Amino acid sequence: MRGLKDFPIEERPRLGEQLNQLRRLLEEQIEERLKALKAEKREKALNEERADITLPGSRWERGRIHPLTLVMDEIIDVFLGMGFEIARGPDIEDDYHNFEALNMPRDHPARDMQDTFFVARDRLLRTHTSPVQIRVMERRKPPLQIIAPGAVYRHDDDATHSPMFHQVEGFMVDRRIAFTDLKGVLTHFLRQIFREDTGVRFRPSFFPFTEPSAEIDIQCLLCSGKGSTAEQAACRVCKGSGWLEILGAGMIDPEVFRFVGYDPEKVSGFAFGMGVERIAMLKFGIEDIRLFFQNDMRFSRQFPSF
Ligand code: FA5
Repeated sequence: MRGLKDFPIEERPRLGEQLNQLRRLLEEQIEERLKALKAEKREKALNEERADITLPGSRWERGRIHPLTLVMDEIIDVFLGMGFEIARGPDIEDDYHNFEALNMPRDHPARDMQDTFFVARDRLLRTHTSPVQIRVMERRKPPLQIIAPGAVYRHDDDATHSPMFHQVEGFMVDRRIAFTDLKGVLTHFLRQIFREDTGVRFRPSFFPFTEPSAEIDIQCLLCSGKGSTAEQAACRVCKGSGWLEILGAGMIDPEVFRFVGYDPEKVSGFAFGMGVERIAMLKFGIEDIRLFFQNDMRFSRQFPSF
């Protein structure tokens, strides 16, 4: 085609026409040949490559509910059964809700109990679920009967302390709520979660946002409170004391009520907070908290499926 210009001008139309015909013919033949080659290849593949339907299939690993979710659901169920409702708050909190309104002013040594991840000057990863108490009470009036489950964060990291872990907060506020109500609710809860005959002990303690405060222990699940087992003089789970510390609680401090605009002369209430990992570790006999977060299927497979 490119050489057409070398021919005399009067011959070019005829030659051009012939060349075009030739090109069309070639194109058609190439197309046909390609089709034939493809068909041949397919035919060959169909004859030679067979699917072996007797080979075993590849199995999908069946998912499981994480042991912490199992325990969290169980905890929530017991409280729903007692008429509590669920509330949630943000994982990134402000200083006011996480500390200040819970009676932990700036520069107060009580803040040292919770080593904190600050993400900005006034913003932090909440160190406990207690700020949800404040958020709910700011919005609503008593009577309140609430639990607040969720993730919390502290600058901790060892076999029993994780930088991210879970708590379930609970509180009840109304007229004439007394320490006996707290005792009744928590004793019932612990006997549902552990054993019906579990011994429960309330020990004086301190939290800035409750007064009086208590630490609650259950009788050791391994040695049943004896402090020793047939194998060991000092039980390895309770270190010989016979008791296991399980949650913190108390009567809501009047100062906290003032922060949310309640009159402490008119209302009273209790609050408690527990670590979900700790309960799961005791329930399942797990000795290292890090196992929960390593996503090793050999660990997960050991828990009941749904
Ligand atoms: C509190 O966080 C209080 N807000 C609880 C409370 C609520 C008291 C309402 C009174 C009224 P404490 O710092 O003790 O308390 O933590 C509660 C539980 O969280 C502990 O008993 C423990 O089981 C768990 N916990 C604390 N730090 C860690 C951690 N780094 N990893 C795993 N669990 C932890």
